[in-house]
Amino acid sequence: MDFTFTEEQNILRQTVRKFVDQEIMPYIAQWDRDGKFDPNIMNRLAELGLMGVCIPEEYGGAGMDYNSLAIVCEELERGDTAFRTAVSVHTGLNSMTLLQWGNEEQKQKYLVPQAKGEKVGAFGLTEPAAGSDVASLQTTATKEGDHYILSGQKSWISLCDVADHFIVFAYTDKSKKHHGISAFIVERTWEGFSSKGVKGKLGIRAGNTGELFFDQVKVPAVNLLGKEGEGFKIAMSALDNGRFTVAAGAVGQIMACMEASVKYCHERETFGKPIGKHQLVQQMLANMEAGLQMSRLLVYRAGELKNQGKRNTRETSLAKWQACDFANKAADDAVQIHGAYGFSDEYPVERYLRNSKAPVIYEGTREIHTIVQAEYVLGYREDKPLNRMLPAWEQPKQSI
Ligand code: COS
Repeated sequence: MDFTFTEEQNILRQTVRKFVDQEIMPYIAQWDRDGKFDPNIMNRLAELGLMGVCIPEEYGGAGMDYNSLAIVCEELERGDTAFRTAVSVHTGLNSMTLLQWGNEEQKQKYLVPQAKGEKVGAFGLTEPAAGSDVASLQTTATKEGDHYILSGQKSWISLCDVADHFIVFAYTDKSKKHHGISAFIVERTWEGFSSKGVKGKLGIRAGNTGELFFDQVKVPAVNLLGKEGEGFKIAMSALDNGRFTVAAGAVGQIMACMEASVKYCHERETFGKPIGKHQLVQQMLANMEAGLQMSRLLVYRAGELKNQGKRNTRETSLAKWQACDFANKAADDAVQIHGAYGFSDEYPVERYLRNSKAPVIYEGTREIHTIVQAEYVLGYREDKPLNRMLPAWEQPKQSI
């Protein structure tokens, strides 16, 4: 595998970095303090062509490969986890799922405007009593003629108050267990739909997260994604893409921790020398570097498998688990290196530490990924080729 970046990928990285440095860094501490998500950021991401990075050009995207999407996620999370989360949800969980499972009519109606950034997509899987245990969800969809009646509630949904379209999972036949779950495309403006952002989160305070409510929402039958009963598979394949973006973002979080720590190591002196000269501080930076490089390799390997249209559930799970754990540790060490100043929002590292916790929980907890990896090693779990991997003509191109 060759992980050399193309010229276009280098330009992409520089473009996102400049955007983050100029339009996020100066304001993020205040947005985070205010718990405010700035919806204009979505417009700016759209203007920069970042809302459909690896969606083929024929569906309004930039037609780049998966590792280009990883670059965008790395650079956005270097600014703040909230903005990488927005891309994870809009592109990784929603648009890529429409590309993989949607029919032509659904792609034209929902994917094209999302890839162009004219509309925002989100993903409704988690419920108050169904997180890791997806099949315990309670939302139902009952067929009545040419539509379904959707009732239930979703929680911890990123972009809940911002998105125009949601992919929502519900039971169409509870007796079939996970084979009775189906996926639907739901529009915000439909009667019976409402959303409510939550406050008081530990981190990602500059992001919009909350609940979705479906009070007998009438969903046209043509908005069923895939077939009835394919919802669990659709959710899992969506998570293969979402988790990839989370892992890539974690790389960006480690970069941010490293940058802040190196800067502080050169500025701050103790016992008559810069703190970077103390071996215990060096150990923390060396661990950060190891975590950064290992996470990157795991992410790009998963990205390359995706580029080749190969099943990558195992590799993506490993990348997500390890990169998020490394990022969480890097943020903890970054605070430690800053000493008491690290405990104050005068420096960004306390925000990194708070932000680094959610990715260890969402899109598969540390514990779920640990079990999944052990099951692969023991031979209890095996990935079969998926008959809904992208056909050759839909494969994202290798470069712009
Ligand atoms: N792509 C497509 N299909 C997949 C898949 C994937 N990545 N992973 C699993 N499937 C299919 C399997 O092939 C299987 O199909 P059949 O029943 O037809 O044989 C089915 O889905 C069930 O898969 P599996 O047996 O692996 O399911 P488990 O009950 O063992 O659950 C875990 C697996 C625990 C790994 C899963 O429930 C999980 O990932 N939970 C965490 C959910 C999560 O991340 N929630 C947070 C969401 S934040 S948006």
